[in-house]
Amino acid sequence: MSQFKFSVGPWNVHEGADVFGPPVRPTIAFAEKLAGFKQIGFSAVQFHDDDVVPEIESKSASQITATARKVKQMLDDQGMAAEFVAPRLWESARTIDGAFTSNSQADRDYAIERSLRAVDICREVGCDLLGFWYAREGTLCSESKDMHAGIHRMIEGLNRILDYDGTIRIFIEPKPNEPIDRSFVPTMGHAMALSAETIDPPRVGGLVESAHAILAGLDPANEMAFALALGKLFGVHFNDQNGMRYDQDKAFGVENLRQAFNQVRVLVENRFGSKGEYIGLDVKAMRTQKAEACYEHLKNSLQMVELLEQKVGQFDYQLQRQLIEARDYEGLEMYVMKLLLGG
Ligand code: XUL
Ligand code: MN
Repeated sequence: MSQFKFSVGPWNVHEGADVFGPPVRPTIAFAEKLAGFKQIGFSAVQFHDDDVVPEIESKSASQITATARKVKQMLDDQGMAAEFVAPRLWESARTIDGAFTSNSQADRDYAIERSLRAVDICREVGCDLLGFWYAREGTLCSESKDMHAGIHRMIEGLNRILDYDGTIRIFIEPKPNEPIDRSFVPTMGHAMALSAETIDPPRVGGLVESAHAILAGLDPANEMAFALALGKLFGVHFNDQNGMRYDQDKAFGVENLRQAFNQVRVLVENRFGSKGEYIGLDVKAMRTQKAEACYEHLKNSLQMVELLEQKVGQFDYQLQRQLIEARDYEGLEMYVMKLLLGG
């Protein structure tokens, strides 16, 4: 049994299309996914705004809240909660050049409006957490945007939301690249700096996705520990990544076992979850996976967390202290290797 609660997004069970090929598995309706998630052991769902309200761009504010209310009923019927809502600010024709940092004033206004509607959706589905993955807030052409102005526009966007709802909390999920080549918010340090500049810093935190940290050349456990030290780790996206490639969203721990162990360790040691936080997954099934086995990557990721929690439970903190005292870090490293290998 895990000490954590887990969440998952509906996009984590998907048709297997990639940039080079079409879908390979049939679409599964949200209601069916919800039942599947519950059965596997998840207690909350992560949402994009249009996961809750399909075709959101053509709906009025009242149509949006009415649709969201129906999804809340579906969650209640399954005994599931909503963890967060993230406005999908990267697919609209009005966010081609970014959202808050777009060079178009009309598009920047759209980004704010759409974010405020996502806050309305949070209220309807019963969560107080809004998520920003700043997908297109960066450049494909270095000289195309004024980063100085862009950063101020991003802070202004956060302030508009904080001002609109006095209870909403916001997380920033940093990612260094993809779909843009230079992100304005590539790491947790950048996210924390933005938070500090807002009108209500305690309400703006971060979410670390393991794969995004690896893409930035950083250790995900350290990115998590950094936000934890500032009291601002609002969420995590556990997954894995084979080096500096495209964002792979592999099952947790399958590529970088020691880093995965350390992610679980820092969460356990710092009592992550004690304020209601979830361990979220952001994992994709491999394209080769058959339709009937398209939830296995979720089950495997949960199992990896539980197995690593057991390893953390076995971690000999007294030995760690002794080895640190003796400055025998080779010894400490080998101890961790043996612990993970069961030796
Ligand atoms: C993109 C990513 C997103 C966010 C939610 O790389 O991780 O799925 O987690 O918008
Ligand atoms: Mn993610």
